[in-house]
Amino acid sequence: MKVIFHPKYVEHEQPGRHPERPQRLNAILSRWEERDDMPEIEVPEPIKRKDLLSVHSEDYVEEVLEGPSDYLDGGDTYLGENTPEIASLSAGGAVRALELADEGIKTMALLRPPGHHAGRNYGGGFCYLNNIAIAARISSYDRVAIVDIDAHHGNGTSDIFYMDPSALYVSAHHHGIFPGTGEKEAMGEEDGEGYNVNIPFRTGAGDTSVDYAWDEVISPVIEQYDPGLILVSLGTDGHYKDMMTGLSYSSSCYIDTANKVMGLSDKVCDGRISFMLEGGYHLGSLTEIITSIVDSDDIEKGPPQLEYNKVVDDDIKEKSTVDDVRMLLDDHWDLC
Ligand code: OKP
Ligand code: ZN
Repeated sequence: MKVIFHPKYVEHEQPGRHPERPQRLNAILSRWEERDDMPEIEVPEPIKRKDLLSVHSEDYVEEVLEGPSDYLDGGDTYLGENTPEIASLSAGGAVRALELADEGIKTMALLRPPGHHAGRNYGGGFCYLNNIAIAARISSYDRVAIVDIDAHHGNGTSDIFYMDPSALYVSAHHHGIFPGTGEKEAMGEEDGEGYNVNIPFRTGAGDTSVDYAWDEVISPVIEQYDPGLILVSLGTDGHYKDMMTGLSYSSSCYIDTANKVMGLSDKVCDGRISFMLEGGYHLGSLTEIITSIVDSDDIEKGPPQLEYNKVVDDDIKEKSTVDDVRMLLDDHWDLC
């Protein structure tokens, strides 16, 4: 597995004390450096304007690339001097991931700024350009599955493809927090009906609920959709150490899930898969999850030593939510 990273990704800074900070990526890189075990790194080019327009409106692209320095939203997402350049490199990283996936090379794209809250003509939630949506749109596959395992609902990605069956959007997220979308009844509209799958977890959901969701809903839907490419919006903010949300995933929950979806990609689309970083704010868990996923295709390395690996949810706390989703999707997918 290759890593996609640009040195400028760590120059992106939000004003004041902000959780989406450069140390997130520095901590990951330092871990590999300390072990003298740096993975192969691909350095991307900035995104082309025409690729941005595959997802975003002309006016919004203008605003992000040339607009005055100001907040794009209530005060979480600042557009500064160097934001246009770095956001363009972040989206360019998603394009690079797509090119590598075309060659059957799996990637971990360590992108900053993140993208899944950015819609066709809005930014917010620390996001400016929707990296993963752009990769899905410009890809040459008839069907692309986007799996969003950040603990926030990726409202931007969901909106962009809400009426579009050429992308399947599946998200498991903490219900009732920012951005407030992602109800289980929101299943897409018009031609996109059935291609938007939300699993809104209540506070405390963890490893066994995630396993249950994958076995009963996520894996079968992806298999039946039969995508040519799988893209994963990977955020580690559902970890029990991460204070941004109330989910309680362990580090191995993320690592096992990543391996599950990589296995699925081998089975359905010749291993064409990329993980693209969204959130994850507790540095210790973020670091051990990301480095372990990247290292996991090297069997010689053996199982990772994990520091943050308590299983909090061991009795499928959210079984009923997953069962509800399965019932709601009954018209569209064969899940019983
Ligand atoms: C980005 B990602 C109210 C709190 C808003 C924004 C959270 C953005 C999360 N001002 N918090 O999905 O991890
Ligand atoms: Zn998040």
